[in-house]
Amino acid sequence: MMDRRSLLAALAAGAGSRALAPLPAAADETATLPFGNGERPLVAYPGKRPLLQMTARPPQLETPFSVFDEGAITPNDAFFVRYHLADIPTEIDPQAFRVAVTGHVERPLDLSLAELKALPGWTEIAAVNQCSGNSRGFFEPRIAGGQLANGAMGCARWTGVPLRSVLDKAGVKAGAVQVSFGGLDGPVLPETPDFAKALPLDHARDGEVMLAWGMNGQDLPWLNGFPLRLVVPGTYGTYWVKHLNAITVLEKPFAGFWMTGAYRIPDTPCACTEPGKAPDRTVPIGRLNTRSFVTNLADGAQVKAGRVPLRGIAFDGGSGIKAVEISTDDGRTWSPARLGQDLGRYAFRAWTAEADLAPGPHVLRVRATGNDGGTQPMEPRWNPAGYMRNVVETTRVRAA
Ligand SMILES: Nc1nc2c(c(=O)[nH]1)N[C@H]1C(S)=C(S)[C@@H](COP(=O)(O)O)O[C@H]1N2
Ligand SMILES: [Mo]
Repeated sequence: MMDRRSLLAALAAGAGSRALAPLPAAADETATLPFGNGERPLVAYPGKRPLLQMTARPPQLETPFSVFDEGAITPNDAFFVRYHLADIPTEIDPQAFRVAVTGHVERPLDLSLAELKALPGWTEIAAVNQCSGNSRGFFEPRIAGGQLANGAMGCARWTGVPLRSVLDKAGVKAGAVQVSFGGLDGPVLPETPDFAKALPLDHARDGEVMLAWGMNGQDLPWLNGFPLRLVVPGTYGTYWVKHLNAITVLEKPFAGFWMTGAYRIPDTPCACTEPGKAPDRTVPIGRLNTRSFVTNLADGAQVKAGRVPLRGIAFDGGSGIKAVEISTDDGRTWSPARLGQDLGRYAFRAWTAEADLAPGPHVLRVRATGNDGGTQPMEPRWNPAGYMRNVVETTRVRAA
């Protein structure tokens, strides 16, 4: 349990191990997100700058949106934090840490970080980690669950070894169908299902799914999964299991709650239902859909009339961004933005544009299109869990 006393004990344990000091500085500021009950304390956890605190136990922190204007790589100290279960690790000895590879394999493994880092084929991928429920707070009708604005996403350079190398070392036996993943955190009550996720074997072996220890050239921040996490480029964050210590090769599809009871979307082409309606059938959530944002102007901003510079980011589930367009006339006409540096098809793609704004109120819209043709709808698509929001974003400004 993450109460104050055990945290202090964990800190005191010190020597040889790394203890988390998740006792945040008291919040001396609050911010208000633009929906009902949107007031959030800004809290600085160790290794993090002040972030929007959605819950304290476990820590769930949202990135203030202005951070995304700092560049296409989200700094480690500003990266959002999501946990499901309150019993998060408060002490980890990186020397003693092991990740076990078991199940339907020839040679079960118990790998130290040093052994993992000694494996051939280190890779680095810039990829977006976005929570399925990012932007949930904007849905109408309102949806139960974490009331997030747009800050439960981030893009980092992840360093590690392909999961495939580790699976090959263990020798996957014929008949395996899935691989499941568990981390060091756990429930406080035994009846709460432990957080674990699974991927189809082919996906797990695609060479891109990664066991990552590095984030933007540093060790993973504690709250982002120190010392090891799964990185599944192009998929929602739910699969990116943190504090990863258990990899199990399965002969049968994984039946754990976090696959069969949560993180499921309507099995329809739009992954949506009529507002308020439950879907007939569901499937596990998968790839990120296409999104884009203006980052240099907040909704409601005042700007100088004339040629107004616009800046932002776009991303999709891995086809890569082909185009970003801007509309100042409610979507009747669109003009192309310039794409910035390409950090890879899973990364945020920076873009820039200008809009000619006469004095008065204006509504700016931004829309991205992926290389696979995926784009964004003008009206939000609703689903009962509030996942996968990707409506064309609207920024209202007043030019003077
Ligand atoms: N061990 C563990 N890993 C986890 C989770 C969790 O609750 N426990 N939450 C997942 C979810 S839903 C998301 S969105 C991402 C968030 O990653 P971050 O906290 O590094 O931003 O972690 C994923 N990995
Ligand atoms: Mo998530």
